[in-house]
Amino acid sequence: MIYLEVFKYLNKMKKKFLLIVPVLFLLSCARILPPEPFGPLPSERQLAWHELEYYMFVHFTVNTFTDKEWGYGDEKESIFDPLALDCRQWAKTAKDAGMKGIIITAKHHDGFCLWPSAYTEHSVRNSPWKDGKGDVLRDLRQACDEYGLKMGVYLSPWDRNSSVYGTPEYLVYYRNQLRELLTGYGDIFEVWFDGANGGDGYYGGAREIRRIDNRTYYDWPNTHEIVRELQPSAVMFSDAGPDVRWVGNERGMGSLTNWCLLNKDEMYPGGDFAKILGAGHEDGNYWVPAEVDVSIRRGWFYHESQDSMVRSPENLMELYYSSVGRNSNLLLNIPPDRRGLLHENDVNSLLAFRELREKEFAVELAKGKKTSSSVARGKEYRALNVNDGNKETYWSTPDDITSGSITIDLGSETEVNRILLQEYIKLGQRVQEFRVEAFVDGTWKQLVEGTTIGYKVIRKFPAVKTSQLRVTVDRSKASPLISNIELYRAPGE
Ligand code: FUL
Repeated sequence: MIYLEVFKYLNKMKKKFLLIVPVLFLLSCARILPPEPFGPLPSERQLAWHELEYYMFVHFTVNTFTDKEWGYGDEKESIFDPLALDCRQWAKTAKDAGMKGIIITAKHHDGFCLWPSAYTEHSVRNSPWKDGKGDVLRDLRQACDEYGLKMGVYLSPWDRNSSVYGTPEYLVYYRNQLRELLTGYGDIFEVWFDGANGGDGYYGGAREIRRIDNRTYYDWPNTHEIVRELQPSAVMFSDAGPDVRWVGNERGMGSLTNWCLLNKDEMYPGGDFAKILGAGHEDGNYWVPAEVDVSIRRGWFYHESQDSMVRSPENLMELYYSSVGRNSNLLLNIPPDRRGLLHENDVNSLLAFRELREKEFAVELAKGKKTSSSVARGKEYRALNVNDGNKETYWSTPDDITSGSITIDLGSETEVNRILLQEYIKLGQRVQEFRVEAFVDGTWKQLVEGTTIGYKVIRKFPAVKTSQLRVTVDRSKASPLISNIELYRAPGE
């Protein structure tokens, strides 16, 4: 009797089994869906901008010859005479330094134009340089093309030379100049809208104070449209975006907590937002990442008295950690001198910084090493995606899980003191809290405690000898997407 029951049971199970097998087979074939995008996303132009990371700022105008930082607007065109001006030297230096582009002050607050604008007499056209036939923008374009660099322009909204500054007519003038820059000099990758406005100026001889309302005067949305129309791939920078935001200081300090998000509708260039700009808005409704602008010298323009105060390669390395290492791009200013050349001290420091950087990140230790994770979304989102050298693959968790850890097995005891982490930002910035630990003497030892990651974070920690390293995302707005983890043993310490 009992045999009959067992037989019936097995027979029933066989039928079930016959059903289960194809279901399991189908399940294993079903592709696990990728995570849904979360929150504001970067545009194509912003994604391309993120990858530039490090580029040169060039401050050059009549101030170079008057030893000032802000020209009043009454400087004679005759003082602009850089006898050895060579944009190829700037571009070569930028290239050799590992930079990806150059942004030039086509017009600073003094109103002097480095290109022969058809809308003013106050330009290189009336200077002795190349008998008035020169055009710094044209030379720079050629040099950038020769060295494979991108080119950007700074067009100061505040113009202390223009007689119509402060009236609606000035907007017509400003936009005409912008059109000249965006149509005459090839592809522009970034347009820099400065927020400064000190009030007083020459203003065509009026020599008075002119106050404008930063909120309304410039009618920014209509100026932005010109850039979108003429250079759709260019990003626009200002205190409040629309594409890239100021980091809130000129000391080279990115914020450790740095959201690429901003409620930019509440903001405008020249407003009092410095405190907010470092961290951005965790719940911001636009993607507006931070750019760190900082000078290699105390001033933005060249002053002979500062020749001995050029930042050292070690100092530049620190700047790199506090900018690129904190989810920001680094726009490093190198001001040409009165000859029109980047000064030897600046060039030497820049090139030595490149060497230092190369030594710092010489050997990547995580690449191809065995990885595992506490949880994974599925086959296509496994931990091995974080060190496969492919920025399009990433580790992720199921939708309802917003924390988890990845362990990298280094195979043998290895010294490590730097970690680089990247989120897959195409689907939004998510991570709110993370931790890095090493397995030492049988326990997990904490090396780094962090908040945001975003496009990229590089963190230092005292050298540790370990065979296993663990990255834990403790808090994330949605399933975390980690696309890259790199480990290094930087020299020293
Ligand atoms: C500031 C300007 O006033 C400085 O002269 C410089 O151009 C700096 C990058 O931005 O707002």
